[in-house]
Amino acid sequence: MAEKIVTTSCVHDCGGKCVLKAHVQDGVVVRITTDEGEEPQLRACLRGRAYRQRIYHPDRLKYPLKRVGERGEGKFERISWDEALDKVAEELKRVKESYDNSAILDAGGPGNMTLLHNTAGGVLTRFLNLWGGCTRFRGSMSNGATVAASRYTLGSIIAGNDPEDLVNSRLIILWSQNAAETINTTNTLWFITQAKEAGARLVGVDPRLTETIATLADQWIPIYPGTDAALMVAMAYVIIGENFQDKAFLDRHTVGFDRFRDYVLGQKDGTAKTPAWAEAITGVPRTTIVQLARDYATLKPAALLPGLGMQRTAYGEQPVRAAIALAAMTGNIGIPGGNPGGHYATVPAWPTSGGLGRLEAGSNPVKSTIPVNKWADAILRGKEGGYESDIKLVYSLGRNLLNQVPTMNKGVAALKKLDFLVVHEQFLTPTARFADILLPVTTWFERSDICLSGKYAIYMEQVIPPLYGGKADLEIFTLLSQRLGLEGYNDKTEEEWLRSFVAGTEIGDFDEFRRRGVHHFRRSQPYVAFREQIQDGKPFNTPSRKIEIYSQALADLNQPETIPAIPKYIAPWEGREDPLTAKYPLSLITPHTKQYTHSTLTNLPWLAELEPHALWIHPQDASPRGVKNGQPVQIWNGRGRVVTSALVTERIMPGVVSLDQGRWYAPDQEGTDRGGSANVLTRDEDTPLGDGATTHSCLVEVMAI
Ligand SMILES: Nc1nc2c(c(=O)[nH]1)N[C@H]1C(S)=C(S)[C@@H](COP(=O)(O)OP(=O)(O)OC[C@H]3O[C@@H](n4cnc5c(=O)[nH]c(N)nc54)[C@H](O)[C@@H]3O)O[C@H]1N2
Ligand SMILES: Nc1nc2c(c(=O)[nH]1)N[C@H]1C(S)=C(S)[C@@H](COP(=O)(O)OP(=O)(O)OC[C@H]3O[C@@H](n4cnc5c(=O)[nH]c(N)nc54)[C@H](O)[C@@H]3O)O[C@H]1N2
Ligand SMILES: [Mo]
Repeated sequence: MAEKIVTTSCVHDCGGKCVLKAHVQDGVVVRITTDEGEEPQLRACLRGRAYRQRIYHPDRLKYPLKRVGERGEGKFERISWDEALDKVAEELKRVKESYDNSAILDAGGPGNMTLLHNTAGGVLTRFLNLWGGCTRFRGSMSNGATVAASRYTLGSIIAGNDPEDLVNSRLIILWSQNAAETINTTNTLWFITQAKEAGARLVGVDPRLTETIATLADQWIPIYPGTDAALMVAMAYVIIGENFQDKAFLDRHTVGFDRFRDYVLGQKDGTAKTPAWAEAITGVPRTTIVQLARDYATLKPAALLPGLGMQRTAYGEQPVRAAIALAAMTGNIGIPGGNPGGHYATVPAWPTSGGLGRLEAGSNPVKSTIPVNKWADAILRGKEGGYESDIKLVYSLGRNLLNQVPTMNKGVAALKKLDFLVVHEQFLTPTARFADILLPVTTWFERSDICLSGKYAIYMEQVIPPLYGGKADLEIFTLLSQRLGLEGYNDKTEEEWLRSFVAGTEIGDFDEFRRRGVHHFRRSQPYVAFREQIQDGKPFNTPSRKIEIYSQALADLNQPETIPAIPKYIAPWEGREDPLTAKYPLSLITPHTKQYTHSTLTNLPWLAELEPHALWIHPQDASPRGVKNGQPVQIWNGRGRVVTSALVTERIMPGVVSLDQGRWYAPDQEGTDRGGSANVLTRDEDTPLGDGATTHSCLVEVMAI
């Protein structure tokens, strides 16, 4: 039969969503290509292009399973859909009646980020809200600190210019921002490249010489994890000392600069935050600090482009607040080519794309929340331990809860303690191994949907029929709703839903959109965050109506040691100043990688072939430990032990080691993880203000084995 080409997208949570063109022959996907139209293309990377191996992976879950062994042992028995759904319905009823709805935890996650079959705040959340509500997560593993810092300082979390606007920048500081690998809106890298071609200077501040820095930057500034605020504060010292600050901007648009200046100059605490002061903390030479500050103050407009790596640290709000202060001091907010330094969220910046409908979740009658980074501790200690709920039943989908959240050994204990764990999955992930009932779900290739990708909407046509008898999450909840007598969960066919989402939007004709596959929401000019505030005098959405370098609201929290009212450097626990370095002298960071999207895709041989999973370690740290390139190493601290191989490389600074996050936990008899899973080692502490992850404040020791 002739080959048919079907357009879909790639909708795991990598921050971008690109065009996939599936070539189908006799009902089988034989090849995947991508956008080859006008530039900028929504061009899929190697992960989407390798997706065929995921659809037809021999390990795809094929039928509903019931646990027969111990929790986590991975022993299951095949059961029918009816038996599985009856059991889930029965447990939902039992827990609701014996306790209350707050004993149920919504552990939905971002496995599938679309408008209909959305696993984060969509299919499951709608169902549990109808069921009387449940406990939800608060905070974030992604951007908890950034979101809180941006809200308090700028009054908004939509605090980034359109990536397209980067071509207007004369200087781009990639501050813990690795756009070549960690996608944040498809094509950010493309626009950075355009900026470079137009003559912009590029500087990367990162403990690693990332692929972005290696290929594009003029300068790499290695920095110790968790010390970025010190570097920023010292830049402020230079800018003030050389009188580069934009006084008119500060007077008109900010409050509290004088208090920040007093801190920077050491007026009250007696410590001037000089480049020499920061050199000792950050590892960045003072001359480099002076130069960076001068560049940032004089090469206008300049975009300090923050990634999220720097804020997954003990006091992660501080570098974000300090970055905003720097952007304000240099007048780089609200102008083309600048960037506010806060949350680099641009996707909601196109209101019309948000105008599309989606599967509404409804509202949750239960108000209890638990911090996501401490989910295991919350289950283990419950209300007695100061949390808001005693969790008995976890409903997990689109998420690899155990693997992806810090402190795995607590996670294992928490999953063992539950009354009931139900998981919808495509694979037997480390979390799924603990399920009491495990339900096989389809991939997006096996259903239709729509996704938003920055300024684009993509129609995702069903490519192949559902495989192995799997069902979509939406269908599973429809069946459960029937069993539980819940009305109103799903009254439409897939196509009716999708038609209703598009109706009345600028996309216009549904069938035409479906045929074309992609809709571009065109704008006359790229979005510039806070343009109206700066250019037209619209107030900021903060209590003072200005950018709050000093925040009275933060002062009122009365926790100056951890949540100061002005941005400050606070020495992180498990940083270089922590006495624990005597035992665990190396700082571990666990970044995202081009090979995988979190723990999704880590089981694809094509992607694994690209680079062996390895611990990056500098030769100066490797040699005294007898660690040789390519040889196995053990990494450990008080929380756990991981075995992987070593990559001895000068692409990481001395004193810091790096292990890509996402690999599946695979403990041996002794409990040592042979899978290379980062969160065996990380600490389940939150940032003080935003309940953000602190995975990059983590001390370890390494030895050759
Ligand atoms: N390919 C791919 N893309 C993704 C994802 C994925 O899994 N795979 N995940 C998506 C999601 S959900 C998110 S939240 C984002 C995450 O995006 P980010 O958090 O920005 O990505 P990371 O790779 O964790 O961190 C970025 C860089 O920060 C550096 N870094 C770590 N700690 C520090 C520090 O203390 N200071 C400084 N200056 N640098 C530091 C790391 O070396 C890394 O190069 O990525 C999104 N994009
Ligand atoms: N150490 C360390 N840990 C980290 C990070 C870090 O930087 N360092 N980053 C953190 C960040 S930013 C994030 S966002 C999290 C991400 O971590 P998670 O939210 O756990 O995301 P994934 O690991 O991608 O797991 C998604 C799961 O959804 C499944 N799935 C895919 N599609 C569907 C579907 O349609 N239905 C159902 N039911 N399931 C589906 C996939 O098979 C996969 O197992 O990880 C965090 N963990
Ligand atoms: Mo994330």
